[in-house]
Amino acid sequence: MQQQDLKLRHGGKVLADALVGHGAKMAFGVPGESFLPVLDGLYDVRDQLKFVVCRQEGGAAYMADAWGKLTGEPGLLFVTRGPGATNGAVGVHTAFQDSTPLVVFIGQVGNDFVEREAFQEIDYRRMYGQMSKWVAQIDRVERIPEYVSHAFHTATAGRPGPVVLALPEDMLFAEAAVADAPRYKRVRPAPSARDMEALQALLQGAKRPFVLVGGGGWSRAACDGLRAWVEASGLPAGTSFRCQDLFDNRSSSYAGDVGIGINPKLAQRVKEADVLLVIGARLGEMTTSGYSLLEVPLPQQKLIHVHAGAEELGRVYQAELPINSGNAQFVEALAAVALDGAGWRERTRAARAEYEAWGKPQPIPGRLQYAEAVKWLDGALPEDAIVSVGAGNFSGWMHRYFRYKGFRSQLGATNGSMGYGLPAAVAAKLAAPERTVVAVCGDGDFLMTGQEFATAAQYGAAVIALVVNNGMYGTIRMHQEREYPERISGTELRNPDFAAYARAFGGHGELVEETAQFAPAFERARGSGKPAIIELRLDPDAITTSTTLSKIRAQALKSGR
Ligand SMILES: Cc1ncc(C[n+]2csc(CCOP(=O)(O)OP(=O)(O)O)c2C)c(N)n1
Ligand SMILES: [Mg+2]
Repeated sequence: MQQQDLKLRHGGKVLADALVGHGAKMAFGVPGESFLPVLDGLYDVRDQLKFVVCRQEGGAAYMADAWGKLTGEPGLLFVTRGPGATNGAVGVHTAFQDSTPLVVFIGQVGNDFVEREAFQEIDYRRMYGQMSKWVAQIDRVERIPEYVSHAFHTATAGRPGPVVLALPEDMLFAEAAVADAPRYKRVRPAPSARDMEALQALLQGAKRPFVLVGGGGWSRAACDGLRAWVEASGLPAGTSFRCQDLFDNRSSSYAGDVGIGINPKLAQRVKEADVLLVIGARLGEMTTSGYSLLEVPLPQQKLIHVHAGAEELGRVYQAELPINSGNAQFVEALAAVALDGAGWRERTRAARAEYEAWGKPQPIPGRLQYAEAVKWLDGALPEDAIVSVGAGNFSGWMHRYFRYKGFRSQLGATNGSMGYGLPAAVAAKLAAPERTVVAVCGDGDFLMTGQEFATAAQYGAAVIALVVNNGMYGTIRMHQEREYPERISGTELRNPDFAAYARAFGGHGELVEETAQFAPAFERARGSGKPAIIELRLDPDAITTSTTLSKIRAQALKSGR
């Protein structure tokens, strides 16, 4: 387009048009006076790009992260200067550790006042430097299309992650006649033929191979393709922490999740593997049981490490065969790798049997057998349901007893950030209104972002939130009793009536105190068509799926703590 054909637009409009040009359909945020022209620009494109107004930037940021995880397109977050930017930081940290594509737009002091510590001024380059892939400030309105294009490419390329763009106020009000950039293209490396030959030789020579799947940047097709190949090869496969949905848990090859509270038999299998094929996972602290399943820097297992971010290869572990590749590109190449699995099929069957035995509900103290409720949910939810989880011991029952059935049947934060479940569920329900969406939350966890129940009500997002209430920050109490038995400090919670809380927002509320009440309560919640909260009263002694608080305390006292 010739320059003279272009219309003058203010910065907010140029930005909104740029987002639509990159295919954006939804954005999340909390408004601020620092970016009024952006709100004005979003008004004009409201039929193509919906701006979901939230109640706190932390919740908005989690929603944007969940959107990024679900769609593979960058989640979009709008927050105001200092207070908005600091509230939203939890979601940026989460997106970084989860490798989620995210683009954050922050209002900024005008260039006329910058560096005076003006009202709510923060230098975002320094603030966000360590938890994002790129932080920049757009100082000239004409360059908005260039910066936004760069942001979308950076957020999605290699190892995906968050990008932050600061928007000085004077720049947003300024006008320019500037052309829009075309839609971004995702950049992903692919493995070489030599990589795949070396992989075939290593795997075929293995006696105890194991496949570990995880990380960001997956798609449904890549997950399905990988499962088909793993099954045809007779290999056993596990998933990294909170990535269970990357491999259909019902597959005869699935051996469980390699994360917190890992099945001890599975941990042993990973340790004993002679060749470990790791696809997409970074091999972080939670996946390696504190870097103990694999030795740093040279693991005993021959490691084939496939990752889209070249900088992740050799970062902690020296792989026998590092392969810099996107997950989909690698899975495509795998289709040409034929293995004779006769040597390990029996081990795969044994690993599967151990997983199934581990998933049998274990009794816990109290009238509510939480494992039974999870098992019921596992059978009652439609195959394409989305389950989001927050952080706390309550999530251990989902990890152990729920069967994730395919790509993005789970949304969770691998940085263990509390409060993720409810906002993630709201974003999922807005992204896919036809799917059943359940958030599994703790009592502490839920009230970190519980105000986003108002967002669910405002937008008609009929999510079902389970609040597992044990009246405490149970995870921390568990550690506390182990280290300082009987000295309860800073871990008790006095909670509201969660069902009444739901009703106050126009939602549906239920209280479940024993196992038999769960199924009918869930059906009533689902049938209400409203956002719902089901409080599950858990006996406080039921601290994990496999032990009790009193046992941990007794053990600590016995050992003289
Ligand atoms: C944002 C955030 N703050 C604090 C923590 C530390 N932390 C981890 S688990 C936990 C307690 C969770 O309590 P609750 O949601 O009630 O679950 P429970 O452990 O009782 O099942 C805390 C405080 C965290 N992970 N994230
Ligand atoms: Mg709790």
